[in-house]
Amino acid sequence: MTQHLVQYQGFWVNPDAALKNLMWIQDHFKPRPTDIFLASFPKSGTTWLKALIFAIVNRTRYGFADHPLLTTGPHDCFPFLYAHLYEKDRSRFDLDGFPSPRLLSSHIPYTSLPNSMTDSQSYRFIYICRDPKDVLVSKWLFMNKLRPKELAPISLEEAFELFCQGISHYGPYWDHVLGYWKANLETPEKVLFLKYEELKEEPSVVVKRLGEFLGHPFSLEEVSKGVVEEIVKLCSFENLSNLEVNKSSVLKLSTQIVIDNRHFFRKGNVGDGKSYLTDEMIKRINEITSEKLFGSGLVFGS
Ligand code: PAP
Repeated sequence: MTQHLVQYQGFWVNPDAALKNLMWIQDHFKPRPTDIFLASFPKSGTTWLKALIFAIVNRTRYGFADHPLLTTGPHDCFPFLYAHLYEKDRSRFDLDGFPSPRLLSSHIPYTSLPNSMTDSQSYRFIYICRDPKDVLVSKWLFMNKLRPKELAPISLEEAFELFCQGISHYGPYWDHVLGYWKANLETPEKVLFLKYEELKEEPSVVVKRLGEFLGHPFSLEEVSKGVVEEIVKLCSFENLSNLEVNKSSVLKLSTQIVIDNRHFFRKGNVGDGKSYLTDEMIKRINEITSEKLFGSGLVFGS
């Protein structure tokens, strides 16, 4: 492995931060039966789903004209479970002080979560996955924007190798997806499994499914008044990416990592990964995906 790639891995994988997050959850996090957890492999649609779930759960509290999502980024409305670990002002993320239902997200694999979270039937997990080719390219471009100035950009070839070898903050993409997929098959009332691609294709259908899953089904009156469409519009890529808050504010993810919110919005398209990857790369990633997901019932397009 080249010297550059070794250096890059420290940043790309950042095992200390991932371990710190995981250990805090295992040792200190006290789940509440009403908690709603959003889980994902990074770059799979987290930001979008945060906005949608926040809007669905709070739809009777806020009007669409002065909705909090118009002035607060999705990651601040729906924080990462471990966000407070990196906050100087801990009171901003005092999880014990959050009103119920708490909306909390994490990239931690299902199999690494503590039993206190996975054993109980009370919690709700919503998992979003996305075609690995789009995840890889989205992540590669994102990480290059975030990289420390002293580190040269990582090439697509290098990023591809790391991805195929399963080297990332939260382990191999395929294990991550399969962990939540199996949990969904075993306990569908507890774990909802969504695909970015189906959300793009039929956002209103997925929003209604989310409402039902979360115990807040849309009434006929709400449907006829167009509430579902309002939520879809509010959380659309076009709307969110053009809001001042998402163009100019920052998200503090760790002591070293402060991210411009605009980096969470790039293109928001399905299949964009293929316009960057070579035919051989596409072939290899499709083969790994077929092999890893074989027999699971989960499939992605080619
Ligand atoms: P994260 O895991 O770092 O939070 P995440 O939000 O999961 O990132 O993924 C970012 C991707 O979602 C970007 O994809 P792209 O690079 O292929 O463009 C981003 O553009 C896309 N995205 C963000 N918000 C939306 C949205 N409202 N609708 C559709 N796609 C979105």
